Amino acid sequence: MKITNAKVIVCSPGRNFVTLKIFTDQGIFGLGDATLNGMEKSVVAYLENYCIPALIGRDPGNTEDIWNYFYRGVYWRRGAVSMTAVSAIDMALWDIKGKVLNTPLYNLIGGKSRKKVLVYCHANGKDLDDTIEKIGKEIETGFKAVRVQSGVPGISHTYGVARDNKFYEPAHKGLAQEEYWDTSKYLNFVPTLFSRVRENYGDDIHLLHDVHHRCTPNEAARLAKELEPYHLFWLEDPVSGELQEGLRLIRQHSTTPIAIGEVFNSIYDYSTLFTEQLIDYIRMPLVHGGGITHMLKVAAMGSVYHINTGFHGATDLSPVNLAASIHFNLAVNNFGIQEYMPHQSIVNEVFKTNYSFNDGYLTIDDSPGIGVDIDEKKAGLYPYSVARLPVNRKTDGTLFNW
Ligand code: KDG
Ligand code: MG
Repeated sequence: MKITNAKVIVCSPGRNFVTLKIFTDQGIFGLGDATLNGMEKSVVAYLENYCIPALIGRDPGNTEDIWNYFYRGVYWRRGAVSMTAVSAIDMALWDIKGKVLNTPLYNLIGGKSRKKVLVYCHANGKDLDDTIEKIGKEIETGFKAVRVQSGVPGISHTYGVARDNKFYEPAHKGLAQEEYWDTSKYLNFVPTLFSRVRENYGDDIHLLHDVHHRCTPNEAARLAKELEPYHLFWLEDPVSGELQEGLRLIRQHSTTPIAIGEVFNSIYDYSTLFTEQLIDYIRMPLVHGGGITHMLKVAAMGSVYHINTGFHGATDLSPVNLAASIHFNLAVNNFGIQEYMPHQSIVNEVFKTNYSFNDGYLTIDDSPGIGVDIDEKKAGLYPYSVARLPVNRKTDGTLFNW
């Protein structure tokens, strides 16, 4: 069997998605997600100019060799743009493998370790009362785990909170908008927020919170310690992940579980975090973490250190990635939780999906491969439109992490 061609489909049903479609000489094709929010066109250029020409003529069954060709075989290895491209290639090849063998992806990577995949949703409000109300709605929908983000008094707009009561989307149309941030106001507010949430909704609901890289290790240690009484499922990205040793400080002060790595793209980003057991959950998703081939290794290494998966799953990761993640989450033993921000209904006009949500869990049908298809005619109705993630500054104007 040979790869005959591949193409990149860029569409924007409400937000931008990049999808790689790989064709074979047996009429079977595979799909992979190649979306890197706000940097979509860089991945498109890399795939079209370098990867696709090198894929043609290869046997799509050789997932390990092709993965290494685009990782080791490329002198400038790693990095978000190239790893997203590698992820898309790998995902599409596993999709083809499943279709050739007429079996769902999860069967190729260990079969089912569980019946269904626990997911968490987002609840965010403009202030404390609004957030409390939004959490109630998510619990009524059936969610057993909720990520709680709230507007902070004194900060004009806070990360993770929808503007004007609209659907929350991290990227905005056009060039990057600037936001403003005040860590001390944030740190003073968050423990009060979680105290109110537990008071209202009790102990059973799993609560998560994303700091979005905004603290120093010392500030994060304070926050993790002060949140201990509300026993979070996890505290996400308390610090930016470049300084892995920074997580030691948080660990020394608190037992609040830590999730990190949605901006990582390699097993080496996790090495110290794993071997020193500095975190509890792996956030790196299939779409940015080198696809199924690489993430199986990351999950396996994590399992040695009692670290579970908790993949990134915001709306800027396409339904192809979500479906592939459900297969993966069903298969690996050290699954923890999956982020699930349902896509807007317009997205489902373009992507034909095979998963469903019920009572806090996602399940997937037994279609071969990943099981998601793309309607290219519909995709053509929604052309790419420039959108960027915000840029963040401290209130005095100093550029800061978003
Ligand atoms: O594109 C960036 C978003 O996906 C990110 O800000 C969302 O942090 C995020 C999360 O945890 O879902
Ligand atoms: Mg996050």
